[in-house]
Amino acid sequence: MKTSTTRNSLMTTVALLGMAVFPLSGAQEQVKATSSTAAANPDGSAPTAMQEKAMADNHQDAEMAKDAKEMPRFEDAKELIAAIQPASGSNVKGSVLFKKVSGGVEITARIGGLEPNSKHGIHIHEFGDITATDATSAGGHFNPEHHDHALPETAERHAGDLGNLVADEDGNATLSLTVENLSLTRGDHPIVGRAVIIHEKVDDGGQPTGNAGARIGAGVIGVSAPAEDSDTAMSR
Ligand SMILES: [Cu+2]
Repeated sequence: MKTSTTRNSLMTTVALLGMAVFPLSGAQEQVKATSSTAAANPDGSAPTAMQEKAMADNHQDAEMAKDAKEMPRFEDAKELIAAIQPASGSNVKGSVLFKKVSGGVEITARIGGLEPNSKHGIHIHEFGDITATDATSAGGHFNPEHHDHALPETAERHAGDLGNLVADEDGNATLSLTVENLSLTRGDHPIVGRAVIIHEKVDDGGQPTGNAGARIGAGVIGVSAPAEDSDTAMSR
């Protein structure tokens, strides 16, 4: 079987090159045999379950691409999300949602893998580059207004100053706040494409960046599916 397959492809190649050293009818037969098996596998076997799934997935991708044409432009996104991944060897994971509301942005962070009963600074940093294992590649605090660092109680602060996460006894933390000094994708202080950073220690509001220590979680802020019409959003 193997030998004949090799010979078939060799003959097909020769036929395609136009070198009619084999009888023409033979070459045509070989080409026909090759094309009739192209839909399955080179050895003529039927597609495996995995291959059929891949075909179905491709089909689904094509359908989704069709739908994408009707999706709003990314500048019109009403919700952004940062999926938080561990940094500096931590186990920190979670998500931070940013929702456009009248007069500002509503932020909801749900983070796990923190030290029990601990407090952690959380900021938006300038760059959406979290390639460094310690997340230093995300740069400094997002501070478009060039204010001093502060906690959210102070109106004049870095736009990226979101205060602290407070972890419970299981190391989980939820933070909800609405801020007026950020925008999603338009306006003066858009955050799309920047990064959320979770710090090792509490942000004490001190200069220049709150003494919050190493970066233990990081995520890039990207476009989220709107909650009302997304299965993924509903499962959050
Ligand atoms: Cu920070």
